[in-house]
Amino acid sequence: SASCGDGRKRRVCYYYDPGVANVDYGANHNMVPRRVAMAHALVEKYGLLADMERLRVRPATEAELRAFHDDAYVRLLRDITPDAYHDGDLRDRARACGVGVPETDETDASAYDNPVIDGLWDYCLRYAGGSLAAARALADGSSDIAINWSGGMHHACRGKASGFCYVNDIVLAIQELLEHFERVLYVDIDVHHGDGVEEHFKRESRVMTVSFHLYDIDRDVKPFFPGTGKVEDVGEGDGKYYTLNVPMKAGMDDERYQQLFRPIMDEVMEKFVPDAVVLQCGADSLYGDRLGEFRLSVKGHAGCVSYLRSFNVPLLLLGGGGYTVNHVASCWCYETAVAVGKEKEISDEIPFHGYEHYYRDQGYKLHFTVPKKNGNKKDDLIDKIKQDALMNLAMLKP
Ligand code: ZL4
Ligand code: CA
Ligand code: ZN
Repeated sequence: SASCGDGRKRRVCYYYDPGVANVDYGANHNMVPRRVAMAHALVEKYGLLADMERLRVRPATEAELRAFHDDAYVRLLRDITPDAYHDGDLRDRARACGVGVPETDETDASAYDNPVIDGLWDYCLRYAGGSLAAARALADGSSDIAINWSGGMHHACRGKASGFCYVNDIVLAIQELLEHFERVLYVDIDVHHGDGVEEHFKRESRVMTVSFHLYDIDRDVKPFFPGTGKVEDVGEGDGKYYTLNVPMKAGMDDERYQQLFRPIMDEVMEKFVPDAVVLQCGADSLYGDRLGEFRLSVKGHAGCVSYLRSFNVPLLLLGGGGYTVNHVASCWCYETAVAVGKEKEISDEIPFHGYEHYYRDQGYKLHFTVPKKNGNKKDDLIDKIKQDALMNLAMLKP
């Protein structure tokens, strides 16, 4: 059933808005929106644009954001600027919504994660607009796969920014898909738990959320962000067992990741039978990420994309985390190639595209190498996580 590369062509559409890529989270902040421009430059140079329809750039509207976010938060995002923050009464409102200015709020941790940045409102409207446009291209049947690498901001809450995420474009896109499809599956391979999406749909049986993430509650000082996503969290009420969490230890490599991903996704697809799939492709699960602690190669990460693609269900591909920018750009370019079925045809030599100097340390190759780690091949923990997850899935009505 679900073997890779069936040779069948897919109609793919792609969203890219340079207006998103120019946003600056501030000096030393890990989130660098330019990574999306780097991925796009590669996609273009590899000739992949010819195989996709390019979605028109149309920022979301305020009304569209209100389909998920509450009134006070939407107004705050609209009104806040670095200047307004210093002068007016906006400061208290901003802090209540999890955003701040680091220089002013030295003690407020969320000011570092979710800074008041220049062009914040425009940025939110643009990346959310991309995910909505992509969702509509699937809903109207004009595309089989839709891509927005600037989306995937899975931590944003109804009334609060969290974890570098201001607007939750994923919730908005899923809500759009629910207007046209009976059941929507959300899969999250970012190294962080997809808490904002899970929280919103945890009582909903038409949406199943599945997150694979680093979860280490008993680490030295504080748990890995956001600290949620244990396997016991399975949803509530009508949505019970329509939430699945796959917590993993640091150091996950391609082989062990796929040992979990494939059997678990087989079971999810068979039990839930989604009409559309949303895949958050956070690239901080790659080896060498500045925040993540997994060891996936680009091909290992993209294996999740090709696996889900092989089920021939409308597929929405979104970005997310990813903090070693050359790795991120390699990954999302390669996954774009997977979407159009050309991954075997793109050269490992990084073409001249304006960002080639970022690839010096990896010998100007698209694929960086993951050093082998010698250790115990047989891993009981993997079996335990797999069993726990499959046990939750066994509770789902077929
Ligand atoms: C930084 O160096 O764990 C932000 C954030 C800014 C610049 C200079 C300020 C120095 C690491 C992170 C102080 C930074 C203190 N600068 C940040 C509990 C925390 C409170 C804030 O991939 N401090 C919070 C969020 C996570 C926390 C991860 C993942 C998003 C996604 C989807 C979001 N927050 C501890 C950290 C730095 C910074 C250095 C940082 N923040 C690392 N991890 C976090 O899932 C897009
Ligand atoms: Ca995840
Ligand atoms: Zn992440």
